[in-house]
Amino acid sequence: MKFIDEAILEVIAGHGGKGCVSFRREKYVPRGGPDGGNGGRGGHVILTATHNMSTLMDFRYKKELAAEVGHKGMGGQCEGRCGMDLVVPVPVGTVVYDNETNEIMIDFTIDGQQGIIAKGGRGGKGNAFFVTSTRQTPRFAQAGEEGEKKTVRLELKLLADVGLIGCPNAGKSTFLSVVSKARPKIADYPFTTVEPCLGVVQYGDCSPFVVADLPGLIEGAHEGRGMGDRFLKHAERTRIMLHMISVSPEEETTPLERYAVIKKEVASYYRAREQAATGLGTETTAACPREIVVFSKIDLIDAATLAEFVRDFTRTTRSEVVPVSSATGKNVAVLLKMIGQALNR
Ligand SMILES: Nc1nc2c(ncn2[C@@H]2O[C@H](COP(=O)(O)OP(=O)(O)OP(=O)(O)O)[C@@H](O)[C@H]2O)c(=O)[nH]1
Ligand SMILES: [Mg+2]
Repeated sequence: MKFIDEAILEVIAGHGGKGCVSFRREKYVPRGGPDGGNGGRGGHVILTATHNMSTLMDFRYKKELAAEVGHKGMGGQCEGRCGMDLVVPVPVGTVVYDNETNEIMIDFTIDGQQGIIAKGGRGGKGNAFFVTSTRQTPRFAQAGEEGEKKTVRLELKLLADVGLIGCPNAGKSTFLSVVSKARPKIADYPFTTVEPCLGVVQYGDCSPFVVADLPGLIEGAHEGRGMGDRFLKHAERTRIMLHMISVSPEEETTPLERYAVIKKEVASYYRAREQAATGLGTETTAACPREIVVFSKIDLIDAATLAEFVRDFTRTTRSEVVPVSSATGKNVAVLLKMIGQALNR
């Protein structure tokens, strides 16, 4: 099943109903006067957040959301009925953008949150409204206003607790397949993972947490190289970025060099997000999540080489690194415990 995390929709709110031109005509009431009622408001298009949906799959074929038009006003000063609002559920975590301006319209973060994305047009005034002392028989009424019409983009950020990042072939998908029931595609060529995959990890007495396996990053990803860096948006709302670095002898650069490449790409991504947010005057995005660095595939090298890599890494970066092997399971439990504790804190 393809994971759909973006949808572009045309939203059309209802046109306001026409105002009515009418005159009171009754026996024994000569010159009853204008009594045309106002038209009803057009329906709004409203989105509502729900925990019962987890993808934007529903919008794969539903490309247009249109609300009902307002009803016409009637004689006897009767106001037309409002068009029915169209209320459409979206998963919690959906962010709605105006597709033309790229401005954030609504950020759905809680269950039940609602927001109008297109306002229904106002109903036209009926002729009764236009009566003045000098114009006692207006023979006109307003047409209703048009409903708002726009193109919106929905983006769903996976609500994972942990995002797996790193170079292609680092062993990210393999790790997810070992610690959860998820079965992502695994292969010994780069860019095996082309879209995010989620897995739920249940370890010991820690509360279960969700891990997102993301496509690999390469130098220049922020300029669109490889799979690009747009997948980092899924890591944005995670609480931990698990940065995986393969120590396989097949690698052509040192673990430290590969670490630096990814750090640079992540930094570029956050800088671009920040600039976009400031440019629009919206609130800046959340800070980069906490990072846990992992050396993977340690079964492929000897203990002395590994010790050297770890020493170089910790000395230079002054951060901790956890050496693991998904093949033998070495240190996998230690790492999960560490993640569980970091999330519970
Ligand atoms: N020996 C050994 N091989 C591993 C280990 N983890 C992963 N591999 C192998 O490394 C290759 C790449 O693994 P993937 O899990 O697909 O790597 P990835 O990081 O998801 O790669 P992309 O999706 O392309 O970014 C596969 O051939 C795996 O079998 C490990 O701990 N030990
Ligand atoms: Mg993969």
